[in-house]
Amino acid sequence: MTGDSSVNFNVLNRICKLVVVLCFLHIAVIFVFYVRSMDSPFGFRSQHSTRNDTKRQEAAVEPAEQAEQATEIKLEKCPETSPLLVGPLRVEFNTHVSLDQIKKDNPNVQLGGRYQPKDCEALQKVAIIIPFRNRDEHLKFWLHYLHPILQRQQLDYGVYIINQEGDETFNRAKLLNVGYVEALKEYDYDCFVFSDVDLIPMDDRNIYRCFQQPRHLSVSMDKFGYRLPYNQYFGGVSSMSKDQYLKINGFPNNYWGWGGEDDDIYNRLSFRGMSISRPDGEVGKCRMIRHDRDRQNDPNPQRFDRIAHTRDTMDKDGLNTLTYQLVSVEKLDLYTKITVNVGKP
Ligand code: UDH
Ligand code: NGS
Repeated sequence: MTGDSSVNFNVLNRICKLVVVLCFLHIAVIFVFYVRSMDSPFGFRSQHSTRNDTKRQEAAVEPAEQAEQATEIKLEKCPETSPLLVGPLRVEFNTHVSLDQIKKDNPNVQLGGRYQPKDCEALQKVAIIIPFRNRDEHLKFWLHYLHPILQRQQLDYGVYIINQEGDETFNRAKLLNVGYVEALKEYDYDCFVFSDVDLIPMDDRNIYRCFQQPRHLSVSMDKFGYRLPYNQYFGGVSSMSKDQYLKINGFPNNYWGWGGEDDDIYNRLSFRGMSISRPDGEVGKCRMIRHDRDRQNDPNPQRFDRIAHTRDTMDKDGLNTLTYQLVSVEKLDLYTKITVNVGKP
C-alpha cells in the first residue's frame, strides 16, 4: 500500500464516521421534537376528544397553552334541529316560583343570564330583549319557563331586561331599541328576540332565533283563541337579525303609552320589502299571564295617526335618533337588568 492511498483511506474513514455521527444527531433531534409535540404521557391524542377529555387536558396545562388549545379544539356546529326538543309543554301560572329555585333548576346559566351549549357551537348568538317596569311576578314565570326551553334549543343566548326608570309614560319600542344597543356592547349578537315579559311559548319547537325574514313568534295566543288577531299583527314576541333590524332603522322612539308601535314596526318591515315568517299555529301556541292595565301605559291617542305616516317617519325616528340615559347595568344570576331613563313624551 502506498503512502498516498493510506492517507486517502484515513480521510474516507473519518468522513464516513462523521456522516454516521451526523445521522445519529439528526435522528436524535427528530426524536426530541417528536416527543415534545405530544401532550399525553403516551404520545397519543384522539382527534375526537370528548368535552370531558378536553376539560382534563385544560386542567393539566399552563394558561398560555390553554389558549392555544382553545383555538385548536373547535366544537362542531349544533344541528339544525336540536335533538333535545320535547314539543308541547304544560304552562300554568297558579304555582309559586322563586328565583332561588329557578337558579337551582338551571345550573348551567351563567351570570347575567348567559348560556352557551357545551357540546356544540350554537348556530346563532341571540340577545333576548324584554321591555320592563314593575312586572317582577311575570318575570319569574318567564325565567322559570324560558331558561330550560332556550337551553334545549341549543342557543348561545343572553337575557336583557330593559327596565324603564321613573313614572313617566311607558315606551315599549324605545326600550327595545335600548336593549339592542346595550346588548351589542356586551357580545357580538347576530339575532335579537324581542319579547313581552308575560308571554310564554307552549311548544319548545318555536325556536327563539332568527330566520331569512323577520319572524313573528307569538302567533297563536290563548287570549286571541289561538289565532292571529289580524294578519299584520306583529306584537308580543318577534325576532330580527341585525341586518333586518338595521334595514328598518330600528324601532320608533315616539310611541308613548299603549298600542301601535308593533304596527309601525310591521309597516317598516314591509316598506323595506321584507315579509313576515311565522311558525305554524300549533308550534306557535303561547299563553299570556293575565293582568290589569299598567299605570302610565294608557292607550296612546296618537297611535293611529303615527302608523299612517310610518313611510315618512321611519328614517327620521329610530336607531339613528335614539337617546337615553343609562342608569345601571346589573349582572344578576338569571338575567342582566339594564335600568334606563328614556325621557318623557
Ligand atoms: N310592560 C311592563 N310594565 C308596564 C307596561 C308594559 O313591563 O308597566 C312591558 C311588559 O313586558 C309587557 C309589555 O311591556 O308585557 C307590553 O305591555 P302592554 O301593556 O302593551 O301589553 P299587554 O298585552 O297588556 O301586557 C295590554 C293591556 C291589558 C289590559 C287588560 C285588561 N284586562
Ligand atoms: C292593536 C294595536 C296593537 C296591539 C294589538 C293587540 O289594535 O298595538 O291591538 O293588542 N294597534 C293599535 O292600537 C293601532 S292586545 O290585545 O294584545 O292588547 O298589539
